[in-house]
Amino acid sequence: MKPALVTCYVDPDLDGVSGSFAYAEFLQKTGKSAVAGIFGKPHEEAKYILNRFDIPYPQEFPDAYEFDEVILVDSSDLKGLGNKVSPPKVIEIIDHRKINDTNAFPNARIQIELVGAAATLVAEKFIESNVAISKESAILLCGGIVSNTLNFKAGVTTDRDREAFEWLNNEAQLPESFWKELFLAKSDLSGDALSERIQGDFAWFEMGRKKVGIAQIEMIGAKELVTERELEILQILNTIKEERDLDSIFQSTLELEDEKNFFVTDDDEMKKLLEKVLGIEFAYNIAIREGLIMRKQIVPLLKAELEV
Ligand SMILES: [Mn+2]
Repeated sequence: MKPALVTCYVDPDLDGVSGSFAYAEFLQKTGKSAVAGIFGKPHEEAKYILNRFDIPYPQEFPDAYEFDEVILVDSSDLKGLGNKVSPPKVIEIIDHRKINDTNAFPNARIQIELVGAAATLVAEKFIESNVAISKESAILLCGGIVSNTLNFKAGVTTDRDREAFEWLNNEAQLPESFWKELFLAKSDLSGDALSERIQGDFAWFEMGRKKVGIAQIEMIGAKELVTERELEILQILNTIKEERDLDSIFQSTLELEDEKNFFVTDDDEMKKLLEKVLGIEFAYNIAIREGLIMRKQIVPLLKAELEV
């Protein structure tokens, strides 16, 4: 029998890569033929952990057309898949996004739970079925959890994420400094790396009658980035806005060490909206918010304002 493809959105982050890799292992160990695969290029963080622990890269596929069955992990949004997967072929979805397109997948068994990481949901499969996990999968899932919960500091973090991490780390045995290494690995945005990062982790959303683009960067050194390269950021954002025919766009930069968000936009309407829903204040094109807030938390707030 042909294996099922376990995958996520194009250019996957660490949560998506780790969840796909480990869930394929779980399926194989419980008697289902499955292979992990990715579309596009994994995020820096995912590359870092694969290289650092000498874990083989999941196979890269141009699309899912050669497969009869597809399983999505950390992914339930049609746009993110970029037409690489035919929705009726999707037989299962494991994700943690409040805003999703699960209605578009008529044949999928759907698990959406609002924990901090899809990696947590995959770890729980092993725990609940008492299936031993490989060290590689344990390391990757730990990375997915640390990354998506911003080392357990993000508001999306739950006890389930902490418990899953603890269970996984028995096998992974990661050093104390792991989170910082992981975050530093994605913090070098010198030169063209900035524009590549913005493009690589960009997402846009329909909100009422508007198309809103949100660039998100998670790093150590956010303050320096937005103050020193504000104009460059605005230029990149406005190019994307034009190319994708968006109504508004902004960037949210998360400072992982000092726990703040820096918002950048030169769109006055967007500034007012963000000031209202986030309780922040722009000084020219930059606003700071204490604590960490992620795009997946901001989107429902904006939607609630724009879809009245
Ligand atoms: Mn995720």
